[in-house]
Amino acid sequence: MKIESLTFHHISMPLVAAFETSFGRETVRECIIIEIRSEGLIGWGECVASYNPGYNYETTGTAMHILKEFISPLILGKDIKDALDFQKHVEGIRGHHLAKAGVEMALWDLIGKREGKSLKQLFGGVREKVEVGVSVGIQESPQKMVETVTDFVNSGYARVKIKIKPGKAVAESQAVRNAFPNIRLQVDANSAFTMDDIDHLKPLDDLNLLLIEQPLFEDDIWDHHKFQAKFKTPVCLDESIVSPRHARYAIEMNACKIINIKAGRLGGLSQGIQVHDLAQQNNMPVWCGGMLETGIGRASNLALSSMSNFILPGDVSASDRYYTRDITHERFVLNADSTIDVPNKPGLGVTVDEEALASYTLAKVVV
Ligand code: OSB
Ligand code: MG
Repeated sequence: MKIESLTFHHISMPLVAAFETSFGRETVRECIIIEIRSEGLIGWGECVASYNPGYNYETTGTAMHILKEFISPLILGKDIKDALDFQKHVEGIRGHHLAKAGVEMALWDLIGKREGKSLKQLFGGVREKVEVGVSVGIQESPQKMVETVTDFVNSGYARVKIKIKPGKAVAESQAVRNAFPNIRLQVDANSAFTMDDIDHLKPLDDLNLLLIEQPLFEDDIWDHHKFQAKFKTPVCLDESIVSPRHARYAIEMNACKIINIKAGRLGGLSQGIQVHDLAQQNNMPVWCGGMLETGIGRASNLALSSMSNFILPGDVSASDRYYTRDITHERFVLNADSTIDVPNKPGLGVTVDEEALASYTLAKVVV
């Protein structure tokens, strides 16, 4: 595929409700939508960096810089064969995985459109619809957390994840478990705790949680091994797994029993697939994480989730959980069995609402 042009749309979209994690509170979501033109086709991708360097070090600002000044010159006018060929072209750029992954997603969309195949087909996905859950932000009180979770359970989510941080973890988790003794429940700390908090967190081990996600520092796999050794609940790593190598380290160190796969964090869908395969060879289940994606990234997450080792429900909720007006014409809805259908049209299988995209655009850069 000859890369004829790249357009980066820096957008800001209002969220239907504020989303609070241990690293901050967001009322709008910023990201960069990537448009690549090649041989009469347009491929779309989503770079999931947000305004703040809270989840990891990247931001929409750093991503725009890397996309424009470093990734574009390496691929513009070049013939890029596939995702792995793209990875070869950009291997000299250290880190900046969210930026790289956004471009790789647009290339997959182009490849699918050219071959008349959906991403699910290209990935060898085995499911037409995938089980999903909802990720609930930090609330004012345990009582408010139970109320918010109740709303989501009533709208059909059969798996709930609650965000936790120091001072808002144990009482919240216990309250939700008491209110819903049988729901599939998990917690996510986004790196907010240290090994000194272990005794305090120990009651979480009695709540029959599916998993405890990323309790410790994002760059620390070894302490997660020590943490896991003290808990019967599976530890799941998100932030710490930034490459297939890191997945191997975590597996070899027994640092977790489950891996959260985000194509963005790993530097591309191709890398997500590699982690999926490695985990599968080691009998370790994975699930698809979310970054409050637009319809573009959501389509990509659904395709990835259709692969066989995505055993646990993903953080891929229905469009109305995030945005009143999305930038794709297609909206994803929750089925009665807490699943969402995997797109089956060529490429990502979504079409962009250019008017909505323009209305959310803060800056547009054409290369
Ligand atoms: O850690 O999973 C996370 C959102 C932004 C950054 C990090 C995370 C999240 C979520 C949201 O949990 C999941 C979703 O997209 O619904
Ligand atoms: Mg997480």
